[in-house]
Amino acid sequence: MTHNTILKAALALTLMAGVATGATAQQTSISPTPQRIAWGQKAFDRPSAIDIKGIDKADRDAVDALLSQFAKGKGVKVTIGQRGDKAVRAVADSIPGQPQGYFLRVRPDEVIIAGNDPTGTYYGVQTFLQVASQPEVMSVDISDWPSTPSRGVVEGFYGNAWSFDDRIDQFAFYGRNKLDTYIYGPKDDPYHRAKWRELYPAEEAARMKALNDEARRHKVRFVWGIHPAGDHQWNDADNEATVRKFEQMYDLGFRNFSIFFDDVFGKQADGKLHAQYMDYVKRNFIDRHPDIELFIMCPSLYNKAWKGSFQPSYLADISVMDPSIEVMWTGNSVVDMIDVADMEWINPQIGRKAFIWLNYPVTDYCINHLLMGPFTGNEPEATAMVSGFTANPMEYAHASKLSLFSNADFLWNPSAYDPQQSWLLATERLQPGREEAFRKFCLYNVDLGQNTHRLRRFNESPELKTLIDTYEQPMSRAYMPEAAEAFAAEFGSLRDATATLLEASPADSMLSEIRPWIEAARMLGSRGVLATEMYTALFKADSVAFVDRYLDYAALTDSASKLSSRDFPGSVKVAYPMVGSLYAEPLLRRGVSIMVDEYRHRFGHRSDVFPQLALENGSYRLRCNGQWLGNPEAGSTGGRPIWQTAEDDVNPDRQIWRVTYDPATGRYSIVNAKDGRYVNERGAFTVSDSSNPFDAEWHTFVIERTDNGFTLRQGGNAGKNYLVPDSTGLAPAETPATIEFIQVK
Ligand code: LOG
Repeated sequence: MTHNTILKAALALTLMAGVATGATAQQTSISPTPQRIAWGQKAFDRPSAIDIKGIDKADRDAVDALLSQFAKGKGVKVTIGQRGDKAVRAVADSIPGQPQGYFLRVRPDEVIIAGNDPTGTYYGVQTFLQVASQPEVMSVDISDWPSTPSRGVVEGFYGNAWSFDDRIDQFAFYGRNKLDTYIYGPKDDPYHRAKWRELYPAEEAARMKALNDEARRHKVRFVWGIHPAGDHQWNDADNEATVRKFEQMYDLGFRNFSIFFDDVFGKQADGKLHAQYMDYVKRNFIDRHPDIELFIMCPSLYNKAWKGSFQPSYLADISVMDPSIEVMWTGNSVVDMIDVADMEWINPQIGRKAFIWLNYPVTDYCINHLLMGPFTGNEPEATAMVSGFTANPMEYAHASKLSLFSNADFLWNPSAYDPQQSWLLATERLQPGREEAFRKFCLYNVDLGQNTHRLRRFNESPELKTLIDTYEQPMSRAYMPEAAEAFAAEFGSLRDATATLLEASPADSMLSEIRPWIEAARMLGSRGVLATEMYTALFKADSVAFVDRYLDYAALTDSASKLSSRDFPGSVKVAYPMVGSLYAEPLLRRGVSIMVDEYRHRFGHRSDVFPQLALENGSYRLRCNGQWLGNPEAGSTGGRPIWQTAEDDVNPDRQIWRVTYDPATGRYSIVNAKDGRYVNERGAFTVSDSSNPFDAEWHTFVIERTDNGFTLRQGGNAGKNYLVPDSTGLAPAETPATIEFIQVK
């Protein structure tokens, strides 16, 4: 349909409706945003039954989707069909010609859903279901198609893979949101990577088949993938093993395939061998099955930043592969949003449009965080330069939908995409009736914290950020009741919102999946309220109230530090939820430590309840088994502190460590007195200040007293392992070991 015809249709609708003032109350937000839409007046009340025409010819999945919501019977007349079908001949000129396109017309006397192809018909139904979700269904003409091909998800993260039920539920969600591609690459499925040569045993195979069948029902292409790159021998036996495995999957019904070579280096990352192998599989498997659609490779060099770590010819070597093979790409770096410049760089080198693997909202490299903020940062124009665009999600399948919803919206119609609007709508669709509470929670789960991939999001808890900017400085100088009130209101609303979510969580898959984060957020809200009460008590010189609130605050802080996620048999990773880590948590740590200091100076009442530092700030020599911890390579980059039998007489500073308490985290940093390098979470020195600058969330330790010394334990993002002396120096371990700290006068 041309722009002109849709305008005419819009005009007709408006005329039909009279002037459309005040008639828009029931217009519903449709996501993904349609390409062309013209609303009219009310058409009819939401029907319970529909009188459906065209059912024999129309796409089965589309009809099923329709009948899953409406009974068949006397009611609104709904005509459904595909270009060429008699039923929809009258609107043939209005059906867009793009793949997956559809035309939808809702009028008082009839509804027409006409697809350009089967998927188009199915998507037309999905849009109709949204239009008809209101008590009063509005007249509308929609002409729609996707701007981006192959939109969806690559389940490609390390850690706990999604469950069978998670995936089944995802496919329905993809169908509703017009995502048509799911690439299967969970690093920890043995039959995908470690045991890639082995066929799935019968039971597993049956489950894979059930997944693929379900994906098809929602017009999702399930791209089954193998990750053989770790130990492929590049010989006939392994080539044949690949085809055998793919044939098994083909027999189960899979029609889309991929091969991954990511995260291997050295001789396994040979572009020529990869290309030959891909072409072998193309000739000996793909070409033998004309009904196979997608064949995708993820190269070893999959982002620009890694260019120097592979053979300079790697991209040229794979560019000679059969041109129908799609090549995945994560962008400028591993975790990066996609822009035109990224695409201009890669496409010519691989001789085709790259297929995007977006590493967002994946959290396998920052597992303590959830990413629940608006989906932003990808350039709309870049979508015209890709052959596909899939997002790598969090291991939390339900929570990932928040970002995937907006990703779907963005890809379908990039020029109309509004991150904030899309986020608002996503929260409403995912937690209907509780969206306000859910939004409050999400806003405290936006930033990733410092991380190896250096993606940050600074739009966390914007309301709180404004309060901090406005009040934090002045309120430390004088009592500002309005500041106390404002902070208490903000933290109180977080506390109440999360209480609502916790109450609903047993019956809601998403809320129960991320429950530990909701609990952490609730404790954060309560702690914030308590901290503002401490502030008021301090200024009113009410020492009893101050101590009471402080004890509650400290108890909650302690409980929050004990929260963990994913405690089920077979879980490969545990996370320690971090919420509000960008602004809220640091604010509370700062504020409470300042207030406690102040209290101690002014009051005596029960000052024993405040924590005594396990260790005073100062310079120490560290001793274990008669050896001293030293930094013999002082001034270099990298390396580790090591244990030395002899005392360093030449440069005593190399065996002296400045130990400093960080009130913001409640942990200590350990820095060498000679060259100022800090001990990091692995017990090593920083590699370089630019790639791994000191960050208290990673590089501070819990120090606890034992009978004859102290123990060191990681905290924050680094996890909870102890650092214990071993032959390499200090190494992470689950059980503690005692180290003496001898203060240097
Ligand atoms: C892996 C991926 C992982 C992601 C984020 C690709 C192509 N491969 O650095 O499995 O989930 O980064 O940690 C990756 O991105 N390697």
